[in-house]
Amino acid sequence: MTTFEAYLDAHSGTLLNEDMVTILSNIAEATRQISDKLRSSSLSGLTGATDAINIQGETQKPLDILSNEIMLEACRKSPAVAFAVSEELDAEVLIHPAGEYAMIFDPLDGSSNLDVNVTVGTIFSIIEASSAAEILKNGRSQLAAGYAAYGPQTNLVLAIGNGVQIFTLDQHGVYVMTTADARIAPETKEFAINAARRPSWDDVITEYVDGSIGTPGYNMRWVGSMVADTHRIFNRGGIFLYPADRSKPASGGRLRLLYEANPIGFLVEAAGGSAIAGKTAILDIEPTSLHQRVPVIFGSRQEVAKISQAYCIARTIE
Ligand code: P6P
Repeated sequence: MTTFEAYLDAHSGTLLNEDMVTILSNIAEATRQISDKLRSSSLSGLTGATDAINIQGETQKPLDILSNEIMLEACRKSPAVAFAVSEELDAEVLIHPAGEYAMIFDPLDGSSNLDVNVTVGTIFSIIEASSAAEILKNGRSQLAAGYAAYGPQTNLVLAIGNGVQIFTLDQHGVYVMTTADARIAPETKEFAINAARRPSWDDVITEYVDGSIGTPGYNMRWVGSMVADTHRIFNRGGIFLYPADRSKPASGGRLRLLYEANPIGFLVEAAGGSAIAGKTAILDIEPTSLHQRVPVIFGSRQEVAKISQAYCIARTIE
């Protein structure tokens, strides 16, 4: 069985340099620590909420803060990391001034699900950035991206430029490759959307969802944890939709570009799927701010194509 470290070593000197191997190894170790903290959180009092509000306007949970600190420690242990960008922090943090990379992450996505024991995750992206100005670059410039899914199993999903590999944490704390070159099924009849937000959808999304519900065989899943919904799509196909609010299109929606949409979009495209924000591929969006939000639609490419084509037609009609 191939371990995570063996996989990195096998690509050291080709897809990865030594700095990237160090960074990814430290991220893997951070996810092991976060997984460990999650498993015993009810026993160690790491549940509930704090009085703190993050830059997103969300109440921080103890595990949000702890996971963020664990990821920052992974940055500190990686001499090549110049900057850390976190969902939990207002601005980029200078880590090693001589570094050449930025580690961009959502340390604990879906944390509103923690107290009800639903799968949550850590999402990460690595880009070249030796100055703060270089952080705002489009998603196609990512060198690596991935997520850890903390569920019944702990999985680490990684793309470094040659497809997507899925690793599973074993009882000894070793990440073992359990899926090589994961592919997203091109077709699906399973869609994921928060149907309670229907009043905010534009006509394209409304017509797609209403048409799907009316078509035999279609089913809906919505976990409320992006990593959980993403991992299901990697395993059996599907389409995930978090569109913009049509009354506030400039707001971009709920999900953040740099540490949610871009890394997930990088993984999805590497597995043969599609990731769009409407007419535009997510990875082509030029960021304007660290915490910028974008509409997110990704998954089985033939299903995503129905929506991107509908947006093209709709835009033509305007
Ligand atoms: P809603 C979690 O807070 C998150 O950012 C994603 O992980 C998840 O897909 C989405 O928000 C859930 O949003 O509006 O259904 O609560």
